[in-house]
Amino acid sequence: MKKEIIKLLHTAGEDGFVSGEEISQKLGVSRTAVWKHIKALKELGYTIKSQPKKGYKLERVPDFLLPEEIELNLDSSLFSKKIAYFKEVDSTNDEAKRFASLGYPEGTLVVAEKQVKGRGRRGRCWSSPFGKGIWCSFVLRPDITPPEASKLTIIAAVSLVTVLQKQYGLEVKIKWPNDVMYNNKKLAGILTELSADVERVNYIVVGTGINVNTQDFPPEIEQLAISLKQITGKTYNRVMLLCSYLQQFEKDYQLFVDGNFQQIISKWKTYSETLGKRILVKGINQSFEGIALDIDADGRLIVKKEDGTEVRVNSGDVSLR
Ligand code: BTX
Repeated sequence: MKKEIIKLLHTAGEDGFVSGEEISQKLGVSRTAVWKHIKALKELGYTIKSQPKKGYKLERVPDFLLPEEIELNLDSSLFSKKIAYFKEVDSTNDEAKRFASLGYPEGTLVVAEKQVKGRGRRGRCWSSPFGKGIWCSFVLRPDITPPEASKLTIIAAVSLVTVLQKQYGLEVKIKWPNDVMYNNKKLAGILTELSADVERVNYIVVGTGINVNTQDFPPEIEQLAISLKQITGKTYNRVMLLCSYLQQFEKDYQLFVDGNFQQIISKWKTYSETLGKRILVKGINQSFEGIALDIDADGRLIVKKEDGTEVRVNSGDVSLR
């Protein structure tokens, strides 16, 4: 109901007012119910002016990733089922995993204003200050084997870079496998986690952290991290960016489900800052240097080592030399 009221307020006439009578008639609820919903919207942070005889006027939408705003701006069948919103959460990936293990469907989305235990890979921390970024995770249930799960990281990175390049005009690049970079600094990261038995994946959670309006990073990462605001000096509408990313992901994910992952790989190659470069690969047990030659059909990085042998890397950290 709140969403419908916001929609009506957004489409108000010239003076911006919609009468309580009109809302109650259009939505088939009492005037008292309308008043209660308006009160609840104000509590969520919407600035709504009430004027006798005129009705209600929406003056300001809060700068929060509210499900009502996401639903209003999102044209998606994948992400239309469940949006869980938190002002503060440990990690959106952990929440999404909880929903997934309770049986929530593919497309279940978790968003938060702040994460207190935001995670990167291998237990590293992901700085996630309140109201400054997009910290989100979604549940997927593709019919794939566990080794294929890393493809979802590649899809998400390609989707995000597509949006940032095409709609936001930013020269961002992908550093294999999960970093979205601008000028050698990390703008966004993707953490894909899965639950599986030996042969099949039960569910996958794709978590994305995007530094949007962050002004200052903690000292330990200020040389490594960057935000959209630091790049252009502008403040961005996080709901709009999130919706664009989710819509692009839905399209790219559909390509994958339809067996066209190769198209994603082709895009990845054009967005890559890794290919052709001398790199250091740090795996869990070993590190080596080499030239990043290509990415194979499964999304593995093909590296030519100093001794001339070629290896295919499934996971690890890559840094440019
Ligand atoms: P990663 O392991 O590749 O990167 C983590 C490293 O990045 C950290 O060790 C630190 O050096 C640096 N770092 C930490 N915070 C930031 C930041 N805000 N911006 C840039 N660099 C940073 C990357 O892992 C994957 C991150 C995924 C984060 C999302 S947020 C929503 C979801 N929930 C969750 O807990 N994680 C994911």
